[in-house]
Amino acid sequence: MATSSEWFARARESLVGGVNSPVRCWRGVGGDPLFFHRGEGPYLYSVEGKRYTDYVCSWGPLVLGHAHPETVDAVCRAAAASTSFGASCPAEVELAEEVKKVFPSMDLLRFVSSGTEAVMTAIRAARGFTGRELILKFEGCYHGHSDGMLVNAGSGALTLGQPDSGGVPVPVASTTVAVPFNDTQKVQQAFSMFSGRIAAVIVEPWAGNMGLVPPGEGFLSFLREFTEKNSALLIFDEVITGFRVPEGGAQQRTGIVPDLTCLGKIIGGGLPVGAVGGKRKIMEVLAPLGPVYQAGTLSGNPLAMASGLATLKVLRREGIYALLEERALQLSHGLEEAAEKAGIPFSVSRFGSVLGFFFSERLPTNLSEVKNTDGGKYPPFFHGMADRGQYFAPSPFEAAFVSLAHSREVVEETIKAAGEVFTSL
Ligand code: HOZ
Repeated sequence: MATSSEWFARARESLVGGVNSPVRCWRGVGGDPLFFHRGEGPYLYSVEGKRYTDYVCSWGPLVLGHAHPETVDAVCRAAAASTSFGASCPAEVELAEEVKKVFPSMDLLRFVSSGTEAVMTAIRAARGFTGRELILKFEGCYHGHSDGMLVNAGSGALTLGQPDSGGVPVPVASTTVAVPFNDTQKVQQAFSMFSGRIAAVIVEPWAGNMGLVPPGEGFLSFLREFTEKNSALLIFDEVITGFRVPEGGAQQRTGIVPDLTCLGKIIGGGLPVGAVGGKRKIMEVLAPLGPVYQAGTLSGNPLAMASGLATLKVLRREGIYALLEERALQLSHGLEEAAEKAGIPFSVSRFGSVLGFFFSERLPTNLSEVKNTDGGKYPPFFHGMADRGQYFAPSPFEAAFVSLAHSREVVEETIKAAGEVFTSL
């Protein structure tokens, strides 16, 4: 088989930049990206046949690891009964019911095909419901690539130095107000500057696209009370955090109930699924019940629903989250200790089995603090780990994910490799 570099050269002839999603071109770390042809459990196999322990896990969806037998079986059975109906099917009802069991804030849901679409739908619903136009978001948070959300965006937009994307009309960008994460004063100022015009505040409760930045004490409850007081909606983007802790997501962990929630990733078990859900009276503005239009040929796709159902079924088993948490803690403590031994300032944030790494003594609280960490150390860390068969995100602004397939021994190997890499930095 050709090498990854050969595949990348060939890819550049027919795919823009050789990729279908910009972070994958490795501009954040340099070098040619790896091409993978197979995944199994905690491992990915490159086209060269080298094995990597995978801490990207498809950017979150693969909480059970690669090719989990129950997911594979469910998808195969669904595929044999047709890959798409373009009509209603029982699996979409069943998946909606499963999601509602762990997200009681959702009276009604709408399935879409990605987190981006979920956010687009949530925002349109919020505008339709409130009759207001502006959306307040936080710098460095990433809510997919719809026009209005590419203002001060995180993830790939940040990695490529394009937090404010070209191609977004100024009038559209100006419907977004961006303020620093964890800054309650700036939120208050924005609401008084745009009095009566802000439809919703959208937030990743644990900001997972500038590394993983936790909310400060009282930040989320402030947002809940303040939006309510100002008749604006609160939207939680739980595309990353959803189903990463036993009770569902950040809203159950914190007890703060948003008006709308966006989900993606895990609910599709690796197939393209997103969902938006929330209070009945808000969700009912969507067509066919209300005047806000939204649709999708592949929404509620039977393969994606089957994959999501199989994944959630495994997650409901006793002890699963305790295992995930234990493994994530092992990795987080192990990396911190290894860095300390090597005298490298390094801190790890964690939400369930999602982790964020920062080359700094203490965790940052917003985007400008993230930018002030020693991000220059990330590329040599990334490559040193990859040389040792450990695959992390090819950008310092992305989170790391631990799956059920990552055993104690697998994580031990990773920590040992990290010890060598930190020493070499
Ligand atoms: N925006 C994704 C990470 N937060 C990257 C998607 C991808 O490249 O697959």
